[in-house]
Amino acid sequence: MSQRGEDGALPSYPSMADEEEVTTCICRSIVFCLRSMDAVGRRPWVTASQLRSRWQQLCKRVLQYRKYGTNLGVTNMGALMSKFWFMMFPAKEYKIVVVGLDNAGKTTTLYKLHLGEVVTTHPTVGSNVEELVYKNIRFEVWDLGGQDRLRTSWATYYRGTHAVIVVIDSTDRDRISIMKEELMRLLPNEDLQNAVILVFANKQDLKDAMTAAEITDALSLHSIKNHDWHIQPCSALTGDGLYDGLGWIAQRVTGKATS
Ligand SMILES: Nc1nc2c(ncn2[C@@H]2O[C@H](COP(=O)(O)OP(=O)(O)OP(=O)(O)O)[C@@H](O)[C@H]2O)c(=O)[nH]1
Ligand SMILES: [Mg+2]
Repeated sequence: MSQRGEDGALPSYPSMADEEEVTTCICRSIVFCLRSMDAVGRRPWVTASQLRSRWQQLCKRVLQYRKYGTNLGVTNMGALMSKFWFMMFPAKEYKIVVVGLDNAGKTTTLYKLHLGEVVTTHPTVGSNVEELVYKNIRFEVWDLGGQDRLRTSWATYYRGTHAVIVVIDSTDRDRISIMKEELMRLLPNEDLQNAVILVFANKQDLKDAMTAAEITDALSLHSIKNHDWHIQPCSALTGDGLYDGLGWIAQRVTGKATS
């Protein structure tokens, strides 16, 4: 598929990352141009000459790509069109914050959903953030450190949150009352007024795990009146239950059934 350069040398075959980069670049340029066309006349800071120069850059990029890289073949064209589509009509992004006591399994949950595998974790200091795409819905997921001294900073992440995931270590009977206090503290926060609450009863793979019903009672979930809530038994190690929980969130935040 590679073509020879003008000097006869075989240019290096672009890696997938390069192709990815090029298609993204081209898509961005097309979107920019189309949006600008619409904006010329209505927005004085987008001039026709800026638009022309952007088109020229775009054409140059495509030519460079064709010259040194692979042809924009069917597969690449498919990727290009799908990128282009999502840039023109971006899927809405929803924000999720993941809270819970230290050792509950928040980071394990995030990366199991993000990478599909169990990663070796260390206690989180601060936060981890990843983007998840589930059934064409984009989620920005913030995993917050759960140690005692870090919990006071949770509230600084709440603005714009659509859903809170509370991860519970279902074997941690001694500290479930502490998690209840934390939960009751976060619920009235005004940045969470419209957020739905998903409780992951995690570590169900361990035999002494509390059941979802026990956790519901221990956290007094039935007393929650101002938020939509749901409890989902799961195991971040095996992945069982994680997508059921995410599906519930997707359905609630979009107001649509997702399956
Ligand atoms: N058996 C079992 N272990 C789990 C599960 N989820 C997480 N763990 C383990 O629990 C430990 C803590 O997991 P983390 O994901 O780091 O916990 P965390 O909630 O992010 O902790 P902080 O970052 O300190 O707040 C790790 O050893 C995980 O492998 C699970 O579903 N089952
Ligand atoms: Mg963590």
